[in-house]
Amino acid sequence: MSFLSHVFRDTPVAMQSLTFKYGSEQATHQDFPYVVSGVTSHLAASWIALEAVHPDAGPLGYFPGSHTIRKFDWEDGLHYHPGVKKNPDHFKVHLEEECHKAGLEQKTFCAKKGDAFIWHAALAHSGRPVNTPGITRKSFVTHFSTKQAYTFDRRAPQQPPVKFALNGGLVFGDPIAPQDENVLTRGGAVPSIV
Ligand SMILES: O=C(O)CCC(=O)C(=O)O
Repeated sequence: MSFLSHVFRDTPVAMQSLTFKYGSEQATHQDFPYVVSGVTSHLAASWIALEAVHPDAGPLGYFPGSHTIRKFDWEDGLHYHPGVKKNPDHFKVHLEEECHKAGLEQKTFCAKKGDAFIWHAALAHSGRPVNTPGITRKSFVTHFSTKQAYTFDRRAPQQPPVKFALNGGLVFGDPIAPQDENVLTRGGAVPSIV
């Protein structure tokens, strides 16, 4: 959170998280067309290895320097939404071709348990092929934006969010199922409501 506060020069806001048990084999992409914040560049992700990643378990792939390549035009701007003419396959081809032209080579992150990788939203990355079916690759990903850029929960953009201060950042309460147990206050943790 400290690193992201310095990079963004603003309070980070955790937008969403994903837990992976197996390699995702996701095609090469950048995050900003899919995880949309109010300021396109105010987006970063942390990827944390929950176990050592075997090279055959579909490690994370990434292209260092790919934040500088020509941006993809979905024929409707920078962001993906249902109805755009192009699809994620076109996006992947664009990214890999532009990286190739720029001489950027794909690297593979075979993390040790507990290693964390923080990427900016314009870093092209993917889930590499799983060569050993059934092998686990447990990891935890969080996408962060900022207080300035992410003011409403994307799941309920009309409704002012309930904000919790946690570890120097902000997390919004669940606007979809407020009757469910609040994971932010479970186990006696009492983050302050902002
Ligand atoms: O962990 C992976 O395989 C890919 C994760 C990813 O691309 C993402 O969360 O944006």
